[in-house]
Amino acid sequence: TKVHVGRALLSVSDKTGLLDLARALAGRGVELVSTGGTAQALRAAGLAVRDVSELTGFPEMMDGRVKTLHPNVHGGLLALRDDDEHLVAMAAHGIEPIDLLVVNLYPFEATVARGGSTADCIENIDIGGPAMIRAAAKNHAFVAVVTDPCDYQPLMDELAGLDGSTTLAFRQRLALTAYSRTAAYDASVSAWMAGALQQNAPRRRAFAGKIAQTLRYGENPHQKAAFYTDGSGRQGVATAKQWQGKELSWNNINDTDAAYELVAEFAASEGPACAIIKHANPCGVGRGATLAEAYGRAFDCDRTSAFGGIIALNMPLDGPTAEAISGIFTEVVIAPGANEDAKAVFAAKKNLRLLTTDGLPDPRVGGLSFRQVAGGFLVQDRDVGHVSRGDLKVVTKRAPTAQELEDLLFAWTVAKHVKSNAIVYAKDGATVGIGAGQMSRIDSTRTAARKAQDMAEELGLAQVPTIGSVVASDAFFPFADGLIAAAEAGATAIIQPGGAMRDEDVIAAADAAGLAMVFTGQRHFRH
Ligand code: 93A
Repeated sequence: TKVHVGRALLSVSDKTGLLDLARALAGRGVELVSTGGTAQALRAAGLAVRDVSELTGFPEMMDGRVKTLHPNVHGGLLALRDDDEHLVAMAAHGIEPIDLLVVNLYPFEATVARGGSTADCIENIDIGGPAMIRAAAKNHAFVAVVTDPCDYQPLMDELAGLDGSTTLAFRQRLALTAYSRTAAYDASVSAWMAGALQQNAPRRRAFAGKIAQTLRYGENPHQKAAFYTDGSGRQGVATAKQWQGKELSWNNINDTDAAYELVAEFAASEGPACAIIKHANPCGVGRGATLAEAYGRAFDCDRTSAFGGIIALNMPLDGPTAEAISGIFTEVVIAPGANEDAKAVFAAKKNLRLLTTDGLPDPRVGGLSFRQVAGGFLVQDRDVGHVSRGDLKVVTKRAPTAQELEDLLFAWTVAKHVKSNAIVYAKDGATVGIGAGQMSRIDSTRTAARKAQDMAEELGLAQVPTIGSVVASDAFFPFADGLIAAAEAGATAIIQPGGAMRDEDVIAAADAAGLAMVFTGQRHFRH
């Protein structure tokens, strides 16, 4: 099962590590065959190389669209070395065996990510590369295929340890990597086409990702885990630069994503906002005149849960905000930038991870979300639902005041990012009580109010902050009880989708309690 490498075909777009590998191969007497740019790079470094056009008897043509698509290449990769008929065919047609294929593909994902034109993206769809990779991987009984520069060193070690040969186990591992790569590559083309054609429906699409990071463990230490990127280039934890702190964990990535997607709902042009996340749910969201104030107001919603939380900001982090955040232990801070003052403040906090991106994730840009179930995946559009003032329908005798209306929309936006059943109490642009993930709506309503009460005691407030607050409910109140509980906690206005069988009872209860209530006509379940 050991196969000696006599001839290698090298065709790479990313030339990282190419010369070291090629020198090592040449040093072992391996014949090098290459396509245009790769051959040029090798020759420039003084290495002897055969042009693939000599092997095929055809020039590379059509802007390189056709360079390796030829039986002399594919026969050399696919021939079974222990099959007489294959050997006869090789001899009859002058096909030479290729024992090692080193290919990395045209940078399609990078072209999409940098906003390349349609023509640019199309030109960067590699055809010959994936064809060779799949051929070599199919024939891994005899051929080694390397698709990632990270595997160059292991390959050189393998050859060094086995006097120029590779083992079957090694080739199998490479073949697995190879098929994962071509699948992810085609999935990113599929995703790009779906986006370009505005056919971003959760059908006709292939899904795959590219491994970005092996994680230390998953949600729990006994679970293995990894982080894959989808090639969409969407701003967020996947594109973030980490300035300091330990490697991100599975839970960090999950919570950072939740925090950033939530805070991005508040455009920087509408003023500073901050979201603090624990266990994928917000434990406080605040707006303020300054970023530090927004943080302080988010923090005051639930100081207990905010310990060890994840903080997302909708503007670049500044010194005063970094100072304020430094008051307690925080796992991660993510923002669209951070100034030098802020970085200097955090430098003393070795365990805090600071992440910055070039911009906020766009809450209106579609895409898909996934959930795994036994035997399959559930796929749906991302929830990009959004309501503005004009969409709201006042259903009570009293209409909300201007301040109530503003807080209602704020609470509604937060509720979209709280696990169902979601109940959010808010006042003056900050949450004051959040009830998440309860199986009954009344429980979420009561939990949120009780947490607000706990906080009032802890902060020594004269009044529980739910008094004079507004309430958002991610789905309709099926009965009047939840609404009555909210009124008892001191809420003065409600926002909810409406559409329950007993809407009339719920509206009557609201009127009886003097509440203002608006219907959105849109639901935001999140499970
Ligand atoms: O345009 S292609 O799809 N047609 C081909 O026949 C072909 N063969 C290799 N692209 C093709 N390649 C790709 O060229 C490889 O996958 C690699 O990414 C690139 C290397 O080209 P060069 O050596 O000219 O830089």
